[in-house]
Amino acid sequence: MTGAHAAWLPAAAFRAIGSRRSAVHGRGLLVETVRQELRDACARFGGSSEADDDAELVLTSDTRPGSPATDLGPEGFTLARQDGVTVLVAGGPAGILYGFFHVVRLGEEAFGADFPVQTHRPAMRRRMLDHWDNVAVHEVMGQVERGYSGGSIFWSDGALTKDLERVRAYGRLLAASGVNAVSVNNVNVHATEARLLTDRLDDVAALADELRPYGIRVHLSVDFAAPVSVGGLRSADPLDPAVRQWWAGASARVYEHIPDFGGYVVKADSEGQPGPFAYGRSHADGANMLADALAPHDGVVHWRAFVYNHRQDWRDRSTDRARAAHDHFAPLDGQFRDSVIVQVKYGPIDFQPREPVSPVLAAMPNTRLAVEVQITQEYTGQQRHVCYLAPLWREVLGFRPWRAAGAAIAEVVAGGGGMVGVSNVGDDRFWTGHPLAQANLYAFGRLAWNPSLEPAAILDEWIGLTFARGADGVPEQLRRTLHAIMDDSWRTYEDYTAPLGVGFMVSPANHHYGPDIDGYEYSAWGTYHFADRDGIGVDRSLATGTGYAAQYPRPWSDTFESPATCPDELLLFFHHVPYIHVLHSGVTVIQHIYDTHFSGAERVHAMRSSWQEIEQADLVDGDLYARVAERLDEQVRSAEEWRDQMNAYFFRKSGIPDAQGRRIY
Ligand code: GCV
Repeated sequence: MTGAHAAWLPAAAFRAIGSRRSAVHGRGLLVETVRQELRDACARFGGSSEADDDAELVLTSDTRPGSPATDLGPEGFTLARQDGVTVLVAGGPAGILYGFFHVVRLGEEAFGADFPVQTHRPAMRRRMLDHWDNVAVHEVMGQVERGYSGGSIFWSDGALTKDLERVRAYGRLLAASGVNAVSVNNVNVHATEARLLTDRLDDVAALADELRPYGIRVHLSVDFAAPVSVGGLRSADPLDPAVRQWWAGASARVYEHIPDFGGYVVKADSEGQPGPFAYGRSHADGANMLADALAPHDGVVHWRAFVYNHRQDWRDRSTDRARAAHDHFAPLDGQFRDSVIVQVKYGPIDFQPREPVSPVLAAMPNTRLAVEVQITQEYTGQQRHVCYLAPLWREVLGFRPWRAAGAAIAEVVAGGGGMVGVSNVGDDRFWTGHPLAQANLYAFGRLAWNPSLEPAAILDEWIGLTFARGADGVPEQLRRTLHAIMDDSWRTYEDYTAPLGVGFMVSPANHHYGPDIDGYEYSAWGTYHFADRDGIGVDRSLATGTGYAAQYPRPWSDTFESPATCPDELLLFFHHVPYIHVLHSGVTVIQHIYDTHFSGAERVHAMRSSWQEIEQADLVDGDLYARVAERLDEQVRSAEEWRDQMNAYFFRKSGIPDAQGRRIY
């Protein structure tokens, strides 16, 4: 493997384990993985991994019916000090694997005399990454759609990657963050990729072989029209017996190659992808057909709810894109098979830096739901900007659609489809283009495992592992600097880009990067944000707008319905208001725009300056320093561009000067 960065598993992170005597009990592939991990760590730090009698660390599983460990499920474990020994008891082999990486995270702490008993089990059984990787380089989207980390780690030049060692290293990193499923190709399934399901199963099986030792199951995105595009049939109608038979046969062959195959991911009737609408069938018909084909093999269907009419022109309320997923899917609640997971983007539009939580997640109590987030930073700086996304995801997971009376989103998805993230990884040496974007990948896994973790604590954990040096951990100045740069970076990004939830002020050209305030238009009705000389924002109220606000249960529907109660950060998503509308924060909308754009850009300057002090103190590897420095230069440039364009645009539109008299270009 060509010098890939160790990310959150540098050698130094294994010092506490590798310098001790340990023993692992149990059998099976995942236990063997842990055994090998221990051997490697001990070889480096002088410990012993086969210390049966005098071990300081024992990892074992207890699968006897009724034991406390089995109550934790196959992935859970308890960790305790017993007579001077740190003992991990897991509910199964996977629990040993996750427990092992937990001990790595804890380091010396796990061996302290006063270490308290800890119990861990994943809140979500399904913790999945979707790769939007094309096998062949696509003429418009390149090899990885919305990829900002080089080429694919799975595919290269139309073939399986030659660097399978890197795939295994990826699986190892993912297991150490808690991820247990990966889909290896783009949800936009082009011709070459459609054949993964039929002609190229050996390639998919090779990937599964690399990921399996780390407890990761492989999934495929499939072309809904595969019976036609690769099967030679004349129809892909989900109720046609020949079509159903074709899928049953294709699925059986997949399992012959990959017995633990996870299942299919489907983007249907969306952005040009085929789907059941072409045959007058519903999404439930389509998803259930695939579920039936997978049923004998215990596979699942991740059916995406990202369905909208992108030719909307706003002439009537039904064309509000925000309404689309709920309009299509809520009426189908209860009609999907148990092995269908309806996969819902966290917001109603498309991974904008600020959106309300999708009401679909509150509208389908009889359906297994997964929440989908975008780790790859399509609309959040494309891994050129530092934008630590855990605070955004934490807000989504903690949102209570029924207020205190009901569950949070994390609980809604926990028992069903869990959490899915669009991966930000490529063949880049730092995995994620921007080295600090590794934190997003790590935080995704950690939140899917435990949605109540605090983003700042996850960040510190990531810093502590990734930048560990020698026996002393992370130098304090580096720790403080990284924390300060990253912790609030999502809100900083929000501040210098589109304000108050209005969304889509990026360039609509294929790249979606940089400001283009009027770029997104509705054919007949002007710009997406509806800014004119008097005001800005989209009226999605029930009384006078698109009615989207009414898709929420009460009392949220009431809260969003009125500008008087709508939270500031979402005001322009839900309402069209005058520039002089006073926010709950006490400033007017126009002044908020000026203030946040000045302060956001200033904070990016401060981020860059504090990083430069790191170089003077020589605290990180030179390549990593340089990569981050180069990206921070671009972030400063881009934040200033956003600031200047936004402020100038809204000054010209509104005619209202900045109350503080700052110069607006
Ligand atoms: C994979 C957005 C992106 C598309 C992406 C789509 C999706 O529209 O711009 O590149 O397609 O979301 O989530 O399917």
